[in-house]
Amino acid sequence: MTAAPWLVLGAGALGQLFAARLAAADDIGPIALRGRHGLLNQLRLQETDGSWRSLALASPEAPPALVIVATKAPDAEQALQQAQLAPGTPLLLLQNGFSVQPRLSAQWPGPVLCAATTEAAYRQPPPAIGVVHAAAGHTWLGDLAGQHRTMAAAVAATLTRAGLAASACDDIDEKLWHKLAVNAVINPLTARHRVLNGTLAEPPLSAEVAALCAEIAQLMAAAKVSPPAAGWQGWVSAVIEATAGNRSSMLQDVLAGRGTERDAILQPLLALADTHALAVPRLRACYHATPA
Ligand code: NAD
Ligand code: KPL
Repeated sequence: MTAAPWLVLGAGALGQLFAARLAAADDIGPIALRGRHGLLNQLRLQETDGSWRSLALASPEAPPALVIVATKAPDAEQALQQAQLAPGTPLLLLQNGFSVQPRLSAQWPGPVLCAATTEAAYRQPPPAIGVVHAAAGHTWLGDLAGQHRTMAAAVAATLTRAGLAASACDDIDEKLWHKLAVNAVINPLTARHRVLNGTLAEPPLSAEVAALCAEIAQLMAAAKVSPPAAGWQGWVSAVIEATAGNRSSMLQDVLAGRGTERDAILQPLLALADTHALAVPRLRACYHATPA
């Protein structure tokens, strides 16, 4: 039982999903959800079986015991500043990429857990209200310095009780790089060519996928990041196949005229290329072809 409230910061797709799942569980303390304009008091969630449920959220006075940061990567630091949290408040970061995680791990004066999640959610297009739990996945949690294993295990147990399967791990950096590789290939290509993920399995874009995977494999070897069991290209191809009917998050952002997570996803790879003096022309071209 968690008595102190948890605060979810960012009321978008993943923030609403995490808040709704936690609020729906019986044996978990109060859950608050803060969007750009303050706290929300209720939510609508569509379950993976298609049914809808409405959930009440808390407006707690007590400071949060954990803040789940669910904004896009470029917005995380500003959202934390605006939330005016007590120094030392533990964070759980849900962002894709590998930018905000090392920065906040170095700068935030409290524990910073990072998550690599395969949960999938999207907001209902207006005028409908609510979040759709598109696919149940798994969330891996850990901190980059390996100092908060007990906290990661407790948070993972609570998420799992709430129906968001989660595990603590000692190699969250590796899991974040594996996820980043998927996003670095699928997201910019689908956004540039305005195609569903599955189109990347077919020529001519399948050749582009192979070329990007080869550059990523070279960078990851230089950075001593172990490859996924299927190898970099096998792993990315498996995700393309599993999400063939999806519109990637970057394509959705581009179509909606929103900012993208380009810098959080591609910049860490370009930084590694500079560090190790490796040429990555395809990744650089993707970076320059993608709006920020
Ligand atoms: P989203 O755009 O739906 O939600 C982000 C929310 O953050 C928006 O509602 C925005 O208004 C809010 N926000 C921005 N600045 C804020 C501020 N200063 N204060 C409060 N709220 C603020 O994005 P999302 O799909 O929920 O993704 C969130 C993160 O999770 C991203 O890094 C994404 O890559 C990652 N992710 C998403 C999914 C998914 O299925 N949606 C899956 C895995 C990982
Ligand atoms: O994470 C994704 C995204 O769109 O950001 C993938 C796995 C590519 C699914 O679309």
